[in-house]
Amino acid sequence: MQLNLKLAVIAAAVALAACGKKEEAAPAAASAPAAAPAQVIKIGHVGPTSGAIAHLGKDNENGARMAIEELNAAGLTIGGAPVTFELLAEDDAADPRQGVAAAQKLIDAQVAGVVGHLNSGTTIPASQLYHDAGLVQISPSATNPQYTRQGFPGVFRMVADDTQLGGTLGRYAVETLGAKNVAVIDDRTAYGQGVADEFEKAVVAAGGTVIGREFTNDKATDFNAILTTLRARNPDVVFFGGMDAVAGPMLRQMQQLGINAKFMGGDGICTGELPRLAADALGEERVFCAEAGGVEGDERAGMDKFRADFRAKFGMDVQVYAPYVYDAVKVMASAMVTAGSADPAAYLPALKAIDHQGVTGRIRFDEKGDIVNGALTLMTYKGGERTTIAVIR
Ligand code: ABU
Repeated sequence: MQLNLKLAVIAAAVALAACGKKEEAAPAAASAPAAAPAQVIKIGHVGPTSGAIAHLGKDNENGARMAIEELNAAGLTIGGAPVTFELLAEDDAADPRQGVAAAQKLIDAQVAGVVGHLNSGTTIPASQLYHDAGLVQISPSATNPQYTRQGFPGVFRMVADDTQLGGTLGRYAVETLGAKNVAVIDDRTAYGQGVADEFEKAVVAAGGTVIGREFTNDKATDFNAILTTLRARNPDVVFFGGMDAVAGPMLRQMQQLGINAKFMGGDGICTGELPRLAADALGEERVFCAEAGGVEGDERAGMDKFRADFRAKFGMDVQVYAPYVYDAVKVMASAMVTAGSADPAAYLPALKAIDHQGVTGRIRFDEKGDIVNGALTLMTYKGGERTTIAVIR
């Protein structure tokens, strides 16, 4: 047996010498058998990395990349075997049909779980496919309540929902900003319409009056007709249910039309990009919005470090939801480690029971998959920067 091995080593060395690689052959042949290669666990991410809100999709995707790199650097084992994580990143362009196509692609690629999508309008239709495939899905940012109310056991949401967002902003408009007459516009997406409905309900409940409800779409750039209609009713506040790419030009056109009302919106407008999109129509403490999460006290250090690390790594600031994506990937991996398996059926119970201190705060999920004790960060823009007013639970 030993003689056979020696002969094999000599034969290998001679063969490699012939192609000029003798010096590489000797140590390889003399060393112990190589360790088994790490098992590769594929994690899917989907967001709109093209189109009008590509800056938000890339923000989310970068959050996932950071988490994956850190997990791989940590050298994790699952069920006693070394693993590496691979990110499969897909673009849904914020379009429901492309969202479904991206979901199918990830299912076909046999991912172990999906973090995404960014928009409610893509997250909800895609969730049916993931559910049918027995996959786990964690959305870092979709806020339409319907997502976690479909009875799917494998869906999770990292943030507060539109009921909390719209409700809090509606009360704030009336009770704190003193608005009496409020105009509401939405972009007819699952998110925009939903958050605007919740805002409207809260305004009425707090004693305000909705003096007009108009709608646009998530690709519109001309709002003159609807803004002219609303201007005639002299609103104190204009609320927009939609994303920053539409809110920016809308603010600019409000300024051109001489509408001096405060401008409010949900998390979709509460981005780092809004100042550039709105330019000088942003104003000082004119725009009020809320991120559907937030940290306070001792938890701020972790978030601040994440933001600094993110800036150092990608050369740009966090837009909104990168930290929530980062935490979503980490809790998914943590559940796999606890379960000793990357099989979704096996790690799902561990994810349901997760209690993880992330950069976005303490992460636990209720029976529907919603974050427990979710926070909102109420913000305004001053000096061209987002400024926190309060973290509300
Ligand atoms: N939550 C705001 C952006 C994502 C969504 O459509 O829900």
